[in-house]
Amino acid sequence: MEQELKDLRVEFSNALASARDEAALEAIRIRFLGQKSGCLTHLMRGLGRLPADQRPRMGQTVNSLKKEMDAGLAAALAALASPERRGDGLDPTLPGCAPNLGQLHPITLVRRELEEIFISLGYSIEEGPEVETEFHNFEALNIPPDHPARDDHDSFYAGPGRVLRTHTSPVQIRTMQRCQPPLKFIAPGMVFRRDAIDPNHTPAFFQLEGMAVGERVSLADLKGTLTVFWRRLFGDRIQVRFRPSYFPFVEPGAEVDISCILCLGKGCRACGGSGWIEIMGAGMVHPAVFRAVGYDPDRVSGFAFGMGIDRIAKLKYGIEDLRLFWENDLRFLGQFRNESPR
Ligand code: 2NM
Repeated sequence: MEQELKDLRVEFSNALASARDEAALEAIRIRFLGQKSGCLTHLMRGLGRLPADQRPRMGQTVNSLKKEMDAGLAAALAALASPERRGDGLDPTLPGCAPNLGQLHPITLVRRELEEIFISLGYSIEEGPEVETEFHNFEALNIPPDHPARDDHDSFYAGPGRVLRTHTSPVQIRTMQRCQPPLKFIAPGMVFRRDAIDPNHTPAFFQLEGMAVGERVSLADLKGTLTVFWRRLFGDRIQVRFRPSYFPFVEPGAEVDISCILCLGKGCRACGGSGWIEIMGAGMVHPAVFRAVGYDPDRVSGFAFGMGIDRIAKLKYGIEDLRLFWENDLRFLGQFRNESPR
């Protein structure tokens, strides 16, 4: 009988564990504790046939199992009726979970910041195709046919006479072809060069170029504009200097440096100890470029400039490796200021 009680206990707890509703619980109650044919009821009736010396102990065991079963059934019934189980325990006053809205890519954040500064200076924003003609990407920019930049080691060709733009300057060409001076605009966008991938080079990257064209636009205008631009971006303590340099599409041409944003010119690791950071190119638009778009270089002049958005983002956020911008690791992307409303 002792063994029977043990088996019954295990059977009961298995049955209880698999019961999903009140009807199943009631079936279990009848099966084990029913007045007519409950297994335990049956055992209780059999107590009388036991030898007198075993009766009290077995009686106690059976009674405690009955109590255990009653309690188990009651608890299971209560659990079925609990608010969580019914699904109406929602508390509408609890704060919700904020959905993850995502955030803008660091390059987008920087691009918008640069755009805002130029917009505040009266520049418009122009765009153009990423697949360009050799004319717009090279020829009109005074880049001769034998120039190394035209080599298919350096540029991605996309069919006869077609190339993935290697800079956004073709947007300047298209805009000048479409509009008459005075003109003042920037051309931000993705550009492509066949560089080996390393911490400082990816085959696709972002540029922001711009130009101003009109009567008597001068080198002084260029220097003033870019000095204001860099001080708006990095603060009024920033120094800007211009070194003579060569680009086929400008004359004179200049390499533009800013004083190191980390050490303010004292010399540190970020600026290689020099106190200066090479940050962009610029110059006065070459007469050949004006002629290519039908402008008369004797009547108009202009300045133009170009900078790498990725490089500025790298500087601003202290990022060591450009490739991080392309890996789309959410742990990386989640670290930058989010301008979308929460
Ligand atoms: C640079 C540096 C210097 C530039 C020139 C022109 C155009 F179309 F007017 F000729 N667009 N961009 C330019 C000049 C770009 O980037 C480093």
